Amino acid sequence: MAKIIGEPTPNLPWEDKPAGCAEPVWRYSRNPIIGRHAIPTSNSVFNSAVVKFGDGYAGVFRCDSKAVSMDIFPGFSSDGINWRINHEPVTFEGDPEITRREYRYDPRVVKIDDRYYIVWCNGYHGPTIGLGYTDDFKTFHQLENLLLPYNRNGVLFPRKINGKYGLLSRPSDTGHTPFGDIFYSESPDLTYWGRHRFVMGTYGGDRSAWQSKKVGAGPVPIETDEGWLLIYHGVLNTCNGFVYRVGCALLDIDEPWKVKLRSRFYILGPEEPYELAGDVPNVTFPCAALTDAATGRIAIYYGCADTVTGMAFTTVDTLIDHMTKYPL
Ligand code: BMA
Repeated sequence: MAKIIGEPTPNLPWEDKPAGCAEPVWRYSRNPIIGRHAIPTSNSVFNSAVVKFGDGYAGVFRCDSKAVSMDIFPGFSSDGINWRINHEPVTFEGDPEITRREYRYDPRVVKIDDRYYIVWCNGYHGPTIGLGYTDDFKTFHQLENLLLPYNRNGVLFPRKINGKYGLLSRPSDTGHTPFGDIFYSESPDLTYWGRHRFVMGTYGGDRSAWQSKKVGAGPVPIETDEGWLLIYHGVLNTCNGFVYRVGCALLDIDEPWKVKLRSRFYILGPEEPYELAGDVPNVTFPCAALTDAATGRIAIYYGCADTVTGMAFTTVDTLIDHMTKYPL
């Protein structure tokens, strides 16, 4: 039995696997949990991140407006399912050169020590990785962009590794990037990043075609006694455009650029109407996971068709068994 290393979360949002379900990940029965018009100005609410906060949960939500401009908004929940999203986006304090907003999307949130760090795709002469922090989800401070343009899907590890902060990212281009591999970088201070290491890339041929075009990190990696459990997205290019599915991998605990296990089969993909149809059809895009170390349960939050937000469940053992049974 693999163990999640972390805190117990007795109030983790959860549903048992439905009888007869053979899949490693199962959807919340009342998906989507957040609709596209969750706030008065929103066109869509998706690709969003949540964490435990106080007695409940807080999050940073990607809401594209009815002007279809992309920004991130704070939100709060007592149960992780029903969310109140602020009607105004996050405003950051900091150096005006850096806080000047072009666009912000696809946030990830991680608690490191006692502080909540937000990482997102930040427009700065092209997409790069923005970084900010908050202690209360009311006041937000922005730090230096983590990397040069062009980069997306930045995700911080929840603790220092060998005394350094760890980051996964995916170098990209100015457009809808037709390539994408995951790299690891480390930093002593969250400002200066280096020792960039290749973690994993696309998989050619048809052995695992769902991840043949690009891959990118999803939620904050989950620490287990067998390694870092990484949930990620993989993309297939079809005659009808990109299809985004979800997979998982197990990374070495001290050298996270070393992949110990990786799934050949996707663990979640567009199947339900709200995943198949929306502003961008055929997208399941995970950006957050809550865990309960006492039971090994995992609740995944994912964007559906770039329009609404869904939730799905699994356990650490289920994913590790799945990767072991169907390795890449
Ligand atoms: C990626 C990002 C995501 C989006 C996905 C599918 O490049 O822009 O925000 O969910 O495309 O459109």
